Amino acid sequence: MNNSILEVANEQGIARHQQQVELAKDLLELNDAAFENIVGKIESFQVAVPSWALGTGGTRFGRFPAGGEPSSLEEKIEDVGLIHSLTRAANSISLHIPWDIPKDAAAIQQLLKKNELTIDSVNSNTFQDQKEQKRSYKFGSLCHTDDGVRQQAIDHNIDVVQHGVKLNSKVLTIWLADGSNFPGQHHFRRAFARTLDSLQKIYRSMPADWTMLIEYKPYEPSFYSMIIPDWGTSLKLSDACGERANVLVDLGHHLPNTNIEQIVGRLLHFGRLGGFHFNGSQYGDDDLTTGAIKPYQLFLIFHELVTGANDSSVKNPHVAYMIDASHNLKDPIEDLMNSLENIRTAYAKALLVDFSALEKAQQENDVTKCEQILQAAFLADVRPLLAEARLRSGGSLDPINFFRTQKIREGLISRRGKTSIATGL
Ligand code: LRH
Ligand code: MN
Repeated sequence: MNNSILEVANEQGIARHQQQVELAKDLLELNDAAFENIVGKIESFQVAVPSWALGTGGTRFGRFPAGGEPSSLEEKIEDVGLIHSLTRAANSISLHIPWDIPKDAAAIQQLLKKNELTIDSVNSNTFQDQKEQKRSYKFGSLCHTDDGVRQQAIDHNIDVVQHGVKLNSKVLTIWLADGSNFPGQHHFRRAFARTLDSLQKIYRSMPADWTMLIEYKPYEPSFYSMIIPDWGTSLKLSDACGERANVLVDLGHHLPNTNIEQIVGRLLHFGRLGGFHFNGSQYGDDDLTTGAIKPYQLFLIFHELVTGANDSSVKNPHVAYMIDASHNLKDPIEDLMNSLENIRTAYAKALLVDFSALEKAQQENDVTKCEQILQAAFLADVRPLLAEARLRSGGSLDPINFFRTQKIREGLISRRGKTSIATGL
């Protein structure tokens, strides 16, 4: 990003921004130290962008390309670099193999460095059959009844780790579309035991400083059962693999009305919360903009994370924050910047909770007081704090407005064409 254009654009909004900051300090009763503390924490809060969400994935019924989509890993890194240069909130990318195989790891490393990015997690894919593949995953992969199919899937995961090693990643994310479509199709206990055995083989093959994230999901359309349907199953599999295996919480992977913030609290209690795939959903795994539909739930999830982080009795490893989304109607880059804003907003609001007053009210079972304390933080306008964090780290005061006024999508279309298609969702 040409920083001088960014500075000129920020200049136009700086006076108004400073007014809003002073007003926010006043309204939120933040003295300078408290303000600095929160803005500092917002600045360092980074979320990984998925390499598979830079195009318009479409639904099973139709796809409506945005134009100028990245059609190579190099162009995807360029787009995430742009998102990071404006938001300063996305300093890493999650890769999906084989959708984004890095052909020349050294060249990719160079490009990542130029865009101030690193590779966060590498994701395996045993939910699609690749052209050159010998055995099909039609009836599953790590759970398959055939040794050969399971070994093929294990080898793929080991191969994915090798790609990650070349790019300094240290996290393998596994999501399985393994399951059954009809009662009787699976022997539940044996299918689980085969999956566990396969995961343990992958775990033992990982370098000693790598982490495995096991992602659960209750259903896919047409499924009667999934091998890893819920957090409990993912937790037990993590336990059985080893201390470097943890649970990945994809917000869209819950049945309606599931109390996800309580699941986060539980996983923090057990010290096995490995990471998040942030997205928004109304009904199913809609992969929409994070916080677009349930902002209070997102705030409550961050409330669990912040109270957990402030509690020395919680022994939880590093939590990987990633977005996992797909786009149909919104511009993919705008949608991802929207999600980053909503995620940092939920975090900033959670930092504003008056914890000592809340603990006192909880101790006294003053239910109304407890709710009032949480909602006071949730109803706070933290936008000036987020803008200040972006400004201080060299970003844009208003990323989406800058993206539009600079006609960046139009520029991408003129360079890449209207019909370029991105691999992934
Ligand atoms: C499955 C999932 C998983 C990915 C895929 C792209 O629904 O959430 O994280 O591998 O989306
Ligand atoms: Mn996911």
